[in-house]
Amino acid sequence: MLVSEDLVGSLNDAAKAAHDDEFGALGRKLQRRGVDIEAVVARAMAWSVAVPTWGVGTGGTRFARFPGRGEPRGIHDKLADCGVIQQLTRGTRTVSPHIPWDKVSDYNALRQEAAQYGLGFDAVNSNTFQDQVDQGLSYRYGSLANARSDIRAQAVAHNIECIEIGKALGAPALTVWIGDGTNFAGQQSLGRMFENYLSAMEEVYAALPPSMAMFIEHKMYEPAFYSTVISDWGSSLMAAQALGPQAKCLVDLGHHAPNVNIEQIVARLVHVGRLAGFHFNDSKYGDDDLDAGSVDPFRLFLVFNELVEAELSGAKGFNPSYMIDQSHNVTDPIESLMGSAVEIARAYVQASLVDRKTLAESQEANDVMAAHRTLKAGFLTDVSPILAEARMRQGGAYDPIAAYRASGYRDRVAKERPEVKGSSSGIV
Ligand code: LRH
Ligand code: MN
Repeated sequence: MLVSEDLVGSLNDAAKAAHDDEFGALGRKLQRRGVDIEAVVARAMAWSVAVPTWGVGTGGTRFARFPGRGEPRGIHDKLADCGVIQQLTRGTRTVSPHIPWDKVSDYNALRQEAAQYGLGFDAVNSNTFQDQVDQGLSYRYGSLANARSDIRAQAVAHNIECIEIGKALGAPALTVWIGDGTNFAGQQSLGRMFENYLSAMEEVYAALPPSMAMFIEHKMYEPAFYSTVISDWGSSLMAAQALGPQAKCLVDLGHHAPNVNIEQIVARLVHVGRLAGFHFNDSKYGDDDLDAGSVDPFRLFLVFNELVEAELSGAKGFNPSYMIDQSHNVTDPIESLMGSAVEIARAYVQASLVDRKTLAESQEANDVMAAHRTLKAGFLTDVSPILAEARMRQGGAYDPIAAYRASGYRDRVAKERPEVKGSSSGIV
């Protein structure tokens, strides 16, 4: 274990009396609503969200990145940090890798290394939005949608390599996000760029084994600022339907204009059985990659309301991947990721408490206020005792961030890992 189990145990013991009192009170409250708290704890224990390997290093913007203490040097340090997050939250059993940032020579060994921390792998992310030192052709003017077929071919080859890596890691999918687009009207044909993208993705799709899906991630803008090839869920869905049944649409919460009704996009993708999953984060303006639930927890709850509705109604092909995608510019990434994992689990449990029978009846009756209040009652329920109980029953921490701070893990790795001086720029 990366953090002393005795320490976690003693901190949990210290919190036990207060926790048991609050857990008991919530149990009685839910019982009055006809809800068995044990059934909800079981759902919370089964819940898990994937951690992005690139999220455990300090993030940055185009202006600057201010490295913290004990920055992970590579995938091996990143897996250890993800191991701490899983040990204390018991709700982040998988990690989502990014290639080539996490490239190694032996992926079977990497799979075993992750397993020793109780970790598996979720979707593998390809990267044709940066040029690598050993790369022949530049992606400056795009990758899978580039006007030049040789550059598209290079990007196809990279994605097929990621599929092979995914097979070795036992990953359920390849995530393809491309920054391709234009900064000037006329710079490229908007129609031809999409056609180029589709023909290139057909080659990638053809390389998928039956066990892997393809997740298409849309984004409104950035790094392109006039047009983006896969800019919205409509373009993503058109591409997925053109490619085949293994292609689905990934929703990164930060990839929409402010105030876009993302929960309705989720409902639409559920309707057609093409919801790949999520990159959870929060934002106020653009793709801010802030901690999930830190700006608009009600919106996160509303997204989960659609997900729980789909799950409980047995929606066709409903099997989304839940992943975090954040950039931690001013906090300890491990603390932010643990905090976000808890807030995402919170939204899932709150949405699980919604009285769906009463909600449907109120909607049938067009009793607007009753419907809204029934939905909101889930959000207004403080489910913290259920989340803590679910963590502790699995050996996790009553308060993951407090336990992490008490463990001195950051001080320890700061001694082992060389200090990163100066500030570079960019997301990682
Ligand atoms: C693009 C994105 C994508 C990742 C990258 C790190 O903004 O959300 O999912 O590849 O961030
Ligand atoms: Mn993303």
